[in-house]
Parts: sequence; C-alpha cells; structure tokens
Amino acid sequence: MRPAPEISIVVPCYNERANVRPLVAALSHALAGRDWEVIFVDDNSPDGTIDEVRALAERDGRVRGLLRVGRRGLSSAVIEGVLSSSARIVAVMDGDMQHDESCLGRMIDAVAGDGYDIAVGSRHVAGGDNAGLASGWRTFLSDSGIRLVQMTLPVRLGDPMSGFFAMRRDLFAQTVPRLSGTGFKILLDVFLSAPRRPRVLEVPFVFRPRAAGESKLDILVLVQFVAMLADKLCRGFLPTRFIAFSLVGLAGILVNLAVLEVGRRLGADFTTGQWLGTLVAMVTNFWMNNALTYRDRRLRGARMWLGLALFMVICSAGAIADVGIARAIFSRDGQWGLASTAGAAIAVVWNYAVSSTLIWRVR
Ligand SMILES: Nc1nc2c(ncn2[C@@H]2O[C@H](COP(=O)(O)OP(=O)(O)O)[C@@H](O)[C@H]2O)c(=O)[nH]1
Ligand SMILES: [Mg+2]
Repeated sequence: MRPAPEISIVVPCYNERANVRPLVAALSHALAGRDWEVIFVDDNSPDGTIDEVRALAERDGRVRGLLRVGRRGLSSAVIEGVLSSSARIVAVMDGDMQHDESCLGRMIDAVAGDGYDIAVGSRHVAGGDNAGLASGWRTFLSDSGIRLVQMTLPVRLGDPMSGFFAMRRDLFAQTVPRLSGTGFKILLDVFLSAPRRPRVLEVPFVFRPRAAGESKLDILVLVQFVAMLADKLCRGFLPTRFIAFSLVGLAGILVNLAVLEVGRRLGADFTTGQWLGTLVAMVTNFWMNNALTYRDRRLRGARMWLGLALFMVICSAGAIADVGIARAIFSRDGQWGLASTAGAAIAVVWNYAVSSTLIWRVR
C-alpha cells in the first residue's frame, strides 16, 4: 500500500504544454526529500497540455492530471484540483514558471508546523518583486486592484491577489461551500469566504517573466473580478452571474445612447435612432455576456448565432414587459423615475433568468 502524499501542488493550466516538463523538474529539485505530488488541472487546452502531463505521469507517480472538458476558469480549476487531493497540505501555483518554487518549502513548513493557516507567496512585501508583470499598464491595474481589495479584506495582506499559496486542505474544504468560484482570484475568494480570520504568513518572492506561452488574463477578467467583489459585498445574496449580467446591461444602455447620438448627428429621427441603438445594444450585450458573464460556457460557431437570435427574442419580450409595467405603475403613481426603474428591474431579472436557462443552460 502507498499512502497519499503529504503535499499536493495544484497547478491550473491552459496552453502550458511547454512549461509542464520544466515545472516538474523544478518541483523535484525544490521539494527534494518531501512527500509530494503535483496535480495539473487542464481545461482541455488546444495545445495538448494534458498529453504532456500524461506522458510524464506514466513514468512518475507524483504527477497527476485532471482534465476538464467544456469548461474554462482559473478559480474553478483550482477548486477542483484541491478537491481531488487527499493530502494534508495543498499549495497552488501557476503553470508558467512565474512563481518561484524555491519558496514552497518555507510556505509548506509554515502551514504544516508553524501554526499558520495560509502561507502566501507575495510579490509586494520587502524582498519581493513584480518585475515579471508584462507592462506598465498591467502593473498599474494590478496595483490599483490590490489597493481596492485591501479595503475589503479581514486580514492585512500585501499581495491578496497572489495565485501562489499553501494552506491546510481541511480549511480549504470548510471554505469551499462559500466560495464564489468565478474569476481568477481564488486566494482572495478564500479570504473573503473563510469561516474565521485565517493566520497568514507572507513569503516574498520575485515574480519571474513567463517561461513560454502567453498570458490568458485580459480586460474581461477584470470585469469578472469586479463582479466577484460585488458578490462578496452583497454577502452572496445576488449571484455573481446576475451582477455581471446587470453590469453588461448598464454597458448596453451606454451603447444604445451612443448609437442614438450618432444617428441624431447623421440626421436620423428619434424612432429610427432608438431602434438602431436597441439592436446594436442587443448584439453587443449578447457578445459581452457570452464572453464574460457566461465565459465558462461560451457559445461558438452555429450555437452562438442561434443563441444571439434567441437572446434578441428574449430581450424583446423583456422590453415589452418593461414598458408595460412602467406604464402600469406610471398610470397609478405618476412617478416617472419609479415607474421606469421598476420596469427596467423586472426586465433585467426576466432577461437574466430566461437567457441563463435557455441560452447558456446554467443549471
Ligand atoms: N485550468 C485553467 N487554467 C487557467 C485558465 N486561465 C489561466 N489559467 C492558468 O492560470 C495560470 C495563470 O494564468 P496567466 O495567464 O499566466 O496569468 P498572468 O500570470 O496573470 O498573466 C497559468 O498557469 C494559466 O495557464 C483557465 O481558464 N483554466
Ligand atoms: Mg502567468
């Protein structure tokens, strides 16, 4: 019989084929003398990352692969990787060699024996460095995000957005039911969902440039992040998807107004402009929801066009309900603002509920 290892390193990966072998070699070196395994969680990467993992696993029992098909998402990949582990300690790190594996030993010791609940590899405490961030713009986004987040956190933390940490698996298991699970900031999610204030050790490290491949994080991920924060601030009362859907709806109003304005300048009358604006807003809203709100279930090809058609039908019904309800309230109370807001609110809930179940088929 061979017992489960003491440590599982969970590595979310998407198109990281070229980095798998170097990472396993680096872990072997850094964790020499310890009882560990590595779990690569791959969302069916087109570059065949999982084949590389399986090839290594055939010869090395410390290497495991968890393949997810038809799904995307960094946080959910990490959660499922951790849930597949039976080790006492779990650590999470990126699969692109940006996280310094030589810090793992200290992080593991901190949670295994030194009384800490979580050890965070931090890019922002003295001795750490974020030279590996791709550009000045990325650095700016990252710094502003961190400042925003620090205000909401129950613990003092230099780098709450880190994707590099170690913790006791039992504490993670207690946290799972409350995790939002969307987006890419799993550590932050853990902090905001933990049953009690965790004892945290920060371990500084130098964030290295990517070894191979390219970053998957884009501006849409940032919007998803704002939605997750809003979800946490609402204490889970509103689902993250609904918040994202509503943010997209607000963006749609701006698109509608912009098109209306262009139409006006080109000499179109109000009705034509408003029709055009509504149509364009429906298409852009569909696109944004497909890319963002339902990013993990994104429709492509023929199913996407079908989804767009259905979305336009659903939103039109929503718009009819919106006007109907607004007129009913208006005729009773005579208040423009109240009537219009109530109509819009009901339309958003309708659009969200129906498109979630019929188009993106969220269970
Ligand atoms: N399983 C899985 N892994 C992902 C996904 N998106 C990103 N990753 C992995 O998460 C880690 C961090 O992503 P990366 O693109 O390097 O983010 P950056 O370092 O902030 O640019 C890398 O190992 C990625 O391969 C995803 O949708 N699914
Ligand atoms: Mg990276």
